[in-house]
Amino acid sequence: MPPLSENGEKTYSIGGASEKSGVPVETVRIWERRYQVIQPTRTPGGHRVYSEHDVQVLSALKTLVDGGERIGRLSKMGPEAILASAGQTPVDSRVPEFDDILQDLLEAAATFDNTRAAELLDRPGLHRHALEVVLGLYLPLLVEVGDRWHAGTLSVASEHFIERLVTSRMMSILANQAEPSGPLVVCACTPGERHEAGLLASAILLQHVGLQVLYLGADLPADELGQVIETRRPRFVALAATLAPTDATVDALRAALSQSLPARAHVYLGGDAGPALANALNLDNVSYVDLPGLLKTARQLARSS
Ligand code: B12
Repeated sequence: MPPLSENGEKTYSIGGASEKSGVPVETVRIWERRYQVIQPTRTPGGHRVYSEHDVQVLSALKTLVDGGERIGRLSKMGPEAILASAGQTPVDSRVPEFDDILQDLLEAAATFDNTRAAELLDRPGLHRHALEVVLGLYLPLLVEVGDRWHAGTLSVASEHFIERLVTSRMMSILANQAEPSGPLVVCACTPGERHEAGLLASAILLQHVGLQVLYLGADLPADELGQVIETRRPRFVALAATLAPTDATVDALRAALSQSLPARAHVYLGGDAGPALANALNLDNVSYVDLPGLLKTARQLARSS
């Protein structure tokens, strides 16, 4: 049984961490020394002590390296982004060290303090891996703001204020991330759909794993989606659907997607209304996916091409 740390959490020796994560002891040492991917604490006698979180990061790294990723590239991501990339954590899990920033941002939103909010969002300490900021701060912040607005504890104006600051930064990450040359994927919202945050995060993830993203944003008419699939022949399409689908949306999408079927593009529907819409469309090439599922599919595609 592993020893416990002062706060009662399980801890591991290097041998224990190696055994639990499947990473050989020597590799653990190299990853630590050369790449600083984890930083175990030390006992007074100088022995390394690994937390449960360290062990999770090690096994996530093993999954990714076994799948063809380079440790040098992974070492530039933060631990939460590593866990998310390996599909070992909900991709929108909060990063504890962002908690204070998140609380301060909620205060800035309540008083519409533009300068303060921008200062918090652009703080140099936040310039960790962009993916970690998106997954660990932006998405949890938007979800929190949305929930508070729904509960009546945050005004519509405050919600719009934060939503605009965050989505504009996600747009800029998407525009400034190195453009990969991998297979093409199309990202868009279903007809009538203006909830775009989940789609933006998806597009950043897809680009991050090496896929070329054609980002078409909110409210894309179904026939135009069909035309894009036929002309650009993407390997798959990621569509966002939050609002419950109307019959007209279902009919228009079914017509467009059935016509573009010969292009063999699979359509992944994400968002709260994704399962209902996939069900209503009932097409072979359409299925629901969540963010971790999309990331997994994208990784497989990027690796196999
Ligand atoms: C911000 C917001 C808006 C903004 C959107 C701006 C933008 N650029 O995105 C604006 C002001 C435009 C808006 C408008 C409306 N909204 Co609104 N909005 C919200 C709010 C407050 C937050 C949504 C959000 O961004 N959440 C943060 C993101 C990160 O979370 P998420 O959307 O849940 O996404 C997660 C997953 O679903 C998934 N995901 C999402 N999309 C995708 C896509 C892919 C490909 C994948 C893989 C995954 C994925 O990933 C995310 C992380 O896990 C929610 C309330 C809430 N609590 O959610 C209401 C909400 C979504 N809105 C709602 C409504 C009703 C409307 C309006 C009809 C209001 C009105 N009367 O005008 C309009 C409709 C506009 C339209 N035609 O789409 C309802 C929807 C109810 C329903 N299911 O039918 C909600 C739930 C509020 C409520 N409880 O009533 N809204």
